[in-house]
Amino acid sequence: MVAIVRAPGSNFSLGETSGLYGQPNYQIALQQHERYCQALEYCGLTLTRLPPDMAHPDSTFVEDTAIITPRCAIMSRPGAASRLGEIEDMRKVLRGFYSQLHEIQPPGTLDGGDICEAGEHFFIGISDRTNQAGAQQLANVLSDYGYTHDFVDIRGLAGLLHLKSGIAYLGENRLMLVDALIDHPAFQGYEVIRVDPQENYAANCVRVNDHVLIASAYPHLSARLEQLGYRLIELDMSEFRKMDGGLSCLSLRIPG
Ligand code: CIR
Repeated sequence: MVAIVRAPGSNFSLGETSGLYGQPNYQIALQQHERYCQALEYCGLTLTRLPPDMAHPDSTFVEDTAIITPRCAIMSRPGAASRLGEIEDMRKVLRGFYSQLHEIQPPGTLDGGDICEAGEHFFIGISDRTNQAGAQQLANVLSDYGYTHDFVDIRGLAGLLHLKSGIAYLGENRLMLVDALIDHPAFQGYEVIRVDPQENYAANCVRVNDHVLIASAYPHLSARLEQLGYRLIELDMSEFRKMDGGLSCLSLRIPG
């Protein structure tokens, strides 16, 4: 398995942000990013490391630029105007991995952070970044490749920039969910791990082979996952959180 990552540029703090958690420190962000990369390598992934892209301060959040599946990839079309240009460079990179590379077209917008893969099924968030046209285009492509989907409208749900701000699929029919999503019909039939509201940020974790990468300093959730038998790697995400970024969005993970 390969993961594509991009180190933050020194103008990282100029990206989109709610500003709720203060100004990020670039040097600390670089260190946190490096530890994240090392964790992926420790889990057995081979990294494609892209250089900082100073034209796009949010471009370290590579997950938003594409939807990766074992059968195809789809270039997203970010909902924030400042991020639209991130696609161009990532398209070139993904052409090296995929002959089947699709594109979300205007008027569709879609951020990869709104898409949660659960095996052969995809949850497609509709948010302030991903509109219905973008969501429907993605659903059509996924259907062509034999995948199923549900739409999950998160507009108006406080604290969720993207669907994946509040959900993670851990494999084996198990979902991690924040309270705002827990009653949604799309998630019935899954075994659900409920996230304590004060630990919502940690819901955005990533299962990588035998490990789960999770934000550090969320002790209830970590303890619960350990009880369930997961091997955790805890990562300090403080500077990325200040830019409203979750743990998953720092990499695009390509199966194979
Ligand atoms: C943005 O607002 O677009 C970035 N500052 C953060 C994006 C984080 N992406 C993600 O959680 N999938």
